Amino acid sequence: METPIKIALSKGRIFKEALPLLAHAGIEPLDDPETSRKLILDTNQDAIKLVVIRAADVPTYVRYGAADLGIAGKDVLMEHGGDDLYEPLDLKIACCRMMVAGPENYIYNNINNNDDNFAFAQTGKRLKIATKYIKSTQRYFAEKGIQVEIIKLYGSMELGPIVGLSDLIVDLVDTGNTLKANGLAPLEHITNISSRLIVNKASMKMKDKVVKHLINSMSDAVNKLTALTTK
Ligand code: PRT
Ligand code: MG
Repeated sequence: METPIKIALSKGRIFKEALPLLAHAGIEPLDDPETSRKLILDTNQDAIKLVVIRAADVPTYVRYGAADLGIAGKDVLMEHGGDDLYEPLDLKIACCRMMVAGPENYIYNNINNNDDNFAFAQTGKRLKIATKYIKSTQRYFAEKGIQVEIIKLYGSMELGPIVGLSDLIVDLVDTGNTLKANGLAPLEHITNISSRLIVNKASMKMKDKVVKHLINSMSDAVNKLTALTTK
C-alpha cells in the first residue's frame, strides 16, 4: 500500500469546524480527538490519516513533510512566516479578528520628534504591548510608523493591562466576551483571521494527483457550505 496522506490539524474549534468540510470531501475520522488519546486518527479512507497536534505546530509539521497537508489559522501562519509551504485555500472556518485591545478609550501618544519614533503610553513610558503575535504586532505598528515594546506571552494576554505588565494587548477577538469580562475593549482592527489549507511543497509535486483532488473537493465544500450560511 502507498504511504497514506496525512492531514495535520488541531483539536478544538478548528477540528470541529473542519469536520463538515472534510465530510463533504468524503473524509470521516473514526475517532473523536476530544475523547481519544490517539495522535494519528484513522479515517473512513485507508489512505488518509489525521494528525492531531497543537495549532501553532501545524505549519512546522507541514513544512518538514511530517504531514502532507494541514489546517491552520492565518494568525499562526503569519507568525510562522516564510514561503516554505503552499496556502492554496481559505477554508473560511474558525473566523475571528486580530485586534489591539486595552482599557476602553485608551489613547497613546505617537511622538514623532525623536529618531526612534516610539509610541508613548499614558504613563509617559514607551508603549508596551503583550501578545503571542510578535511578527504581526511588529508589522502592524511599523506600518503606522511607530515602534512599540513587545512583550511575548503564550496565552491569557488579557491579564497584561490588568496587572500592569503591558499597556495594551494584541489578541484574537470573536464575540468580544473575553475582553469584556476582563474590563478591556477592542481598540484597533489589525486583520481578519480564518483557517487555511496548507500543503507541503514536495507533496504537492510528488503526490499531486491525490493532493490536487483533495484541494478541489475541499474548495467545493467551502463554496457549498458558505453558500448555505450566507443564504
Ligand atoms: O488553546 P491552545 O493553547 O490549545 O491553542 P490555540 O489557542 O493556538 O488553539 P485554539 O484551538 O484555541 O485556536 C485555534 C485557532 O482558532 C486560532 O489559531 C485562530 O485562528 C482560531 N480562532 C478563532 C480563535 C478564536 N476564534 C478565538 N476567539 N483562537 C482563539 N480565540 C480566543 C482568543 O485568543 C481569546 O482568548 O478566544 C478568546 C476570544 O474570544 P471571544 O469570543 O471571547 O472574543
Ligand atoms: Mg486557545
